Formats: sequence, C-alpha cells, structure tokens
Amino acid sequence: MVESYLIPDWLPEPEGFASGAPFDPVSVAALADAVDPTADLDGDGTFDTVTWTSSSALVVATDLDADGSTDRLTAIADDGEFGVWEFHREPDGTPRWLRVDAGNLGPE
Ligand SMILES: [Ca+2]
Ligand SMILES: [Ca+2]
Repeated sequence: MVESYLIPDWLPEPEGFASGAPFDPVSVAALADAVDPTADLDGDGTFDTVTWTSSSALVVATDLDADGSTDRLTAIADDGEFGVWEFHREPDGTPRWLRVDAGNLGPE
C-alpha cells in the first residue's frame, strides 16, 4: 500500500474537473514538490511520485525526469472522472501546465 497524503482543505477538490471545473495544477505541483515522494512509479529505485487522497478524489503527482519538480499530475474523482496535466516550458522559458487527457473511468 502506497502512503498517501490527505488533500488539504484549501485545495479545490478535483471533482468535476473533466467538465471544466477549476483544478489548479500549479498549486498541486507546488504541494507535491514540498513533500517527499512516497512511490517509485517507474521502478528505477528512486521515489518519484506523491499521492493524495480525500473522501472524493485521488491525486497522483509524478516527477518524470527526477529533477525534483513535478511534471505530471493525474486527478481521479470518485465518480470516475479523471484529468491528466503535464508540465511544459515554452521556448521563452515560461512554465505552462497542459491538460493532456481527461475522461471517465466508469464502465457505464
Ligand atoms: Ca522512479
Ligand atoms: Ca521533473
């Protein structure tokens, strides 16, 4: 069982984010960067992933290139709605979070 952090109260719950409700990847990534990763998603021996849970959602933050900054965020609500965001840097250096996937995991 992977250790999970509790989603703090000040963070908007990611429920409904796939339909455009606010989810702030910048805040979530900052949160992820501030704590120690608790899971090794790619199995290379270095912890790279932080997860949070609340009563209604699960958030997974991964540092893909092991530079200490989160590059990918996945949020899954308990109704199966999910969204995936990836960190990109514009040619001029401006950081940007792009939503790369969204949908619903539900079977129906
Ligand atoms: Ca790893
Ligand atoms: Ca990184």
